[in-house]
Amino acid sequence: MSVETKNKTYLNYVNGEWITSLSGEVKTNRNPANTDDVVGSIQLSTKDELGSAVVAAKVAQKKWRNLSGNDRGAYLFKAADILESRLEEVAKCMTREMGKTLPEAKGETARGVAILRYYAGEGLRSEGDVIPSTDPSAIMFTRRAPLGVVGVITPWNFPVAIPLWKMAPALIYGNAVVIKPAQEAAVTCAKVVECLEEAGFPKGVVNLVTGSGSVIGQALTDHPDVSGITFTGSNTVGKGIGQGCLARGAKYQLEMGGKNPVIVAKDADLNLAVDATISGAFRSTGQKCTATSRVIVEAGIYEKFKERLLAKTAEITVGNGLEENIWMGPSASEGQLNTVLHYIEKGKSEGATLLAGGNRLTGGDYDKGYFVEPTIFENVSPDMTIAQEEIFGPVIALIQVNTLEDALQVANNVEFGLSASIFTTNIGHMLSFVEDMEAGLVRVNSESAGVELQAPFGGMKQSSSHSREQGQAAKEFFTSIKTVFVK
Ligand code: TAP
Repeated sequence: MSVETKNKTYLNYVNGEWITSLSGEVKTNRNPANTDDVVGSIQLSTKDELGSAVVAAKVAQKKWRNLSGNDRGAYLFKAADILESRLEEVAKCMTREMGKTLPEAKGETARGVAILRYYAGEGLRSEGDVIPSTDPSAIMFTRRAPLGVVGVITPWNFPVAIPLWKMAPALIYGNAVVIKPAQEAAVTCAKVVECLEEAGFPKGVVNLVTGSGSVIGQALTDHPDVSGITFTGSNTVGKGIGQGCLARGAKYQLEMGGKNPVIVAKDADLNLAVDATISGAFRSTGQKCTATSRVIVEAGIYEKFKERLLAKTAEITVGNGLEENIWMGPSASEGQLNTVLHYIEKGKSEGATLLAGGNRLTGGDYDKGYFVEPTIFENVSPDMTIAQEEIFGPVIALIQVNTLEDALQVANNVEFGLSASIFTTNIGHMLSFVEDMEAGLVRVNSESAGVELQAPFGGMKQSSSHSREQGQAAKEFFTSIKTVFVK
């Protein structure tokens, strides 16, 4: 596989222009599957540069909000066409920058296109209610007002879809945006912003400032002219952002971690349950908030399930996601790999039994990247660290239980509540799971993953600030209700 050694620096996009940061500092991103492969550099910008982007957004938003929804939608439709025409290039960049396989990266980019089109159409949908007044000569109704400038702070694991499922609704409802993507995947996000630039958005409506979270993300959170922050990332960072926004009265939306269970009942379709478990746990190398890292299996089916799970896991091909026939890519960075290895050691030291994997892959091309084996533990008790904390790597904790009631109790016994699945053919089991599972997204006989873009997405408990993204739910965050009384 050829490697790229040219190192282009991607600039900030502020007020319709690509701007060089005065900091002079850059971060170079390399392919985590082959660190000889240079993806590009991003700037480590200064707080003042973030300030300039917010000023530009504030000025631009005043005109942008006065365009009709139809006119705003036209820009989004155009951006969708441009992203679609660059799908191969953007997806390849994503694979090289954060490691997910090319088919997955293409799927994510296609989803970005669909998100843009969905929200483009939202510009013409109804937005308020008519409420009967007790005064017969008055009309009372609600309408939606944009927040103003929205700060968008995103993680590295979905560098196209997450920025777009935040920016597209923000824009269609009349806000201007300043995005700070995760440094680890900021080149891919810069390409998304290039597509928005090419679509001709008025200057200042979309702004990109790259840099560290503690400088640029923090400055965005604290900026008095930023009316709302939409964030996806870790709980630690999310909670800090929430507190910062609360302190100055800004609106915030936090989508954070998960410790998602799969429950396999003894009446489950075994093949379906195994395939979905493998995919939910190991796709994207387990680096997704909906990854299923706890698999809770009823005793009656445990041995058969385990046997088939191990056989299927042994078939997984690990390598550079650009190559055909590779099913699982590397961890996205050395730091991420070390975190996964740390959790594997923790599992061993707390007494879980390692059934498969457990090691960094080495030798040959593996030495150039950050590869880890798909890993399965059994004899995991629900209070062990690997059954409680988000690992963000390809690690399954198998937990055996005697009844479905026990399964539900174990499933709910974590601080997170993002997504959960059950595999069963019994309608009663399905219904009690749907009723009792503490998660924002519950699935029956289907892999734990994101959900279609027209449906609300978000978590309960520590997984989210309880607002929802995507679909019509996005309107709740990106607008404010104005009640109008006309006499
Ligand atoms: P984080 O380390 O939390 O980073 C997320 C973003 O926040 C990055 O852009 C980061 O910047 C920035 N940031 C860091 N410190 C900040 C601060 N003090 N103020 C403002 N912003 C700051 O998460 P990550 O490692 O990129 O992503 C993995 C996490 O995201 C996992 O916990 C995963 O579950 C979660 N996730 C959740 C979802 C949903 S929808 N619930 C989806 C995907 C991922 P830099 O990293 O560039 O410094």
